[in-house]
Amino acid sequence: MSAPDLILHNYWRSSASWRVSIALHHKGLSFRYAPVHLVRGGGEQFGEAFRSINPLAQVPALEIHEHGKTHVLTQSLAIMEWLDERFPTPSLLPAEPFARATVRQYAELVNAGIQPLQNLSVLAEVERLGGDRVAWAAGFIARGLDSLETLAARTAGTFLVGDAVTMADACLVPQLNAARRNKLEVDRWPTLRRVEAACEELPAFAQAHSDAQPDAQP
Ligand SMILES: N[C@@H](CCC(=O)N[C@@H](CS)C(=O)NCC(=O)O)C(=O)O
Repeated sequence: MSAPDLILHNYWRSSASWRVSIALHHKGLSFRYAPVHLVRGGGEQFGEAFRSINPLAQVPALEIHEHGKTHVLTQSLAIMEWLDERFPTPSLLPAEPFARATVRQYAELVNAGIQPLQNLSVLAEVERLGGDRVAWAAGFIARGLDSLETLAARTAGTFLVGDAVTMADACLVPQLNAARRNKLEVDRWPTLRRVEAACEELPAFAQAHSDAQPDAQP
């Protein structure tokens, strides 16, 4: 089966896009990178061109060109699930059902329980209402990662769930980066830090790192 032509619409600092980038690199897939600047000029995500790709005006979006057809997937977890079904090796989910559900539980903890509360539009609204955006984001990130630390201490091997990289690890690494950007001291999460260090040894994680993206700014 020939590989589809893949285009990842991304912003270098987007933690949700970073997850998909880890998954693509982990599976050794080549893809084109289409930068979407989330800040410049009020945000390219709100322009007509990008809204025709994702009406929700968020990255990531993965364009898939195959057999003369184009599909667009958004939502990083749905994209990673599709990648795992379409390109099963190496898998990003364990085989055992309870372990699979645990990986999805951790991915959702980050995806639904933390990241939406630190999203750019939400922080802009917090500021508009007179709040402190860093204090707001840091509070929710700390609460979520404290809980992930407790859970992961029971399931982690080299990685968050056992000894193979999963979608949960692809969610963890960008989230810890966001924690640092929001002035949190990450050593309070020793299990998460240990797993992050193991991930950082892997080429896929180095290639997907925000600072290594073509649109990264110093
Ligand atoms: N649940 C979505 C979250 C997507 C999301 O929030 N993306 C952020 C960047 S990490 C975004 O595009 N924000 C633009 C904005 O807030 O205007 C996913 O996992 O793909």
